[in-house]
Amino acid sequence: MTDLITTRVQYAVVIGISIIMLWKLLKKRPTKNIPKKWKKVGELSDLMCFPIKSGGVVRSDEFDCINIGLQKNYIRDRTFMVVNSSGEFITARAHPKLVQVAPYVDNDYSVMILSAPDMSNINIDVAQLSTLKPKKAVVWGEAVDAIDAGDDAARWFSQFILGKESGLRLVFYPASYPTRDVREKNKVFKSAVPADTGALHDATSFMLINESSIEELNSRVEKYVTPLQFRPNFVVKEVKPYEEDSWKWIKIGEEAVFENVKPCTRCIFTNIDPITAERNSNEEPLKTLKTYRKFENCGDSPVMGIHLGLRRKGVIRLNDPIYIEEN
Ligand SMILES: *[C@@H]1O[C@H](CO)[C@@H](O)[C@H](O)[C@H]1NC(C)=O
Ligand SMILES: CC(=O)N[C@H]1CO[C@H](CO)[C@@H](O)[C@@H]1O
Repeated sequence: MTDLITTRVQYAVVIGISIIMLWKLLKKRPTKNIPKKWKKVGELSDLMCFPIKSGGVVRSDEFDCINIGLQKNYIRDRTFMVVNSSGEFITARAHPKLVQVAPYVDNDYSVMILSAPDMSNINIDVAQLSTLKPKKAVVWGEAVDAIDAGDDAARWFSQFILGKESGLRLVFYPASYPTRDVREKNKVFKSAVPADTGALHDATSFMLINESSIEELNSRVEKYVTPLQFRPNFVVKEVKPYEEDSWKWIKIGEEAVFENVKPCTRCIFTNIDPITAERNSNEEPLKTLKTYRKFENCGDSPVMGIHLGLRRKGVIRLNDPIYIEEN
């Protein structure tokens, strides 16, 4: 009799656990209904990829959109980062000079050539790096697989950022799928799922900004700011200021479809000039943004732009039409 009860309890436990696991699995999969009807709202006016987290931009007329972000052969958005001797990433928030590390790419997008003020160029062979065995590094408190880019790159970054022979290393995220969980503070946004966390990105693998929102901001601040200062992947034009806040579904070109996952919150990084690496002495434009762009669930951080999750892969090109769902 007791044996029978024990067996029944065991069954119940096994079924219970299975249901919970299935539910968690379903919750992780961003299987949403992609809209069928679209209306054109603007055009893609700039396409930016930042291979090194906090580093400079690589522009191209065409990129693939894959789960971890923009890709062109071996060059992918936010797949490199600079870590300190504890293996934790450093950003331009604490080390503004990082924005001056300018990446150039060779013709077949497999080698990255880095330049920086008063430094000689260094080549990073990304294709070759991809074949090495990864170790671990830490981004926003979470461990990720990372391949060390070697002693020469380590010396180069230590020299440029710290003025020392050592202390920093360059690491590379080798996987073509996201491995991190949604950051605790972003879990209030229902559409944010682990599949959207990207490579080494802060929140999600894609970020979009509207030129006219920046124009509108520029009418309020003294020193002119450009979209580059907000480090988006997509810049759209012909859209009314801040209209993007209310978009739910976005299609770029005829294939790639994205869902608006959360507003993009802004920090002191925004105050760093992308050319000179200087911090704005008046704490602008963050100070101005805080006066009129604070959103629910975003705490004290003002919003500029939207974070996207990829819902259908595709190639996108400069000047592609931007569509939103037609209701
Ligand atoms: C590395 O960076 C982390 C995060 O900023 C910091 O807590 C840690 O002390 C740093 N380690 C070293 C050795 O500088
Ligand atoms: C900078 C820029 O092109 N802004 C445009 C964004 O969209 C608005 C509304 O369509 C246009 O008036 C702006 O010219």
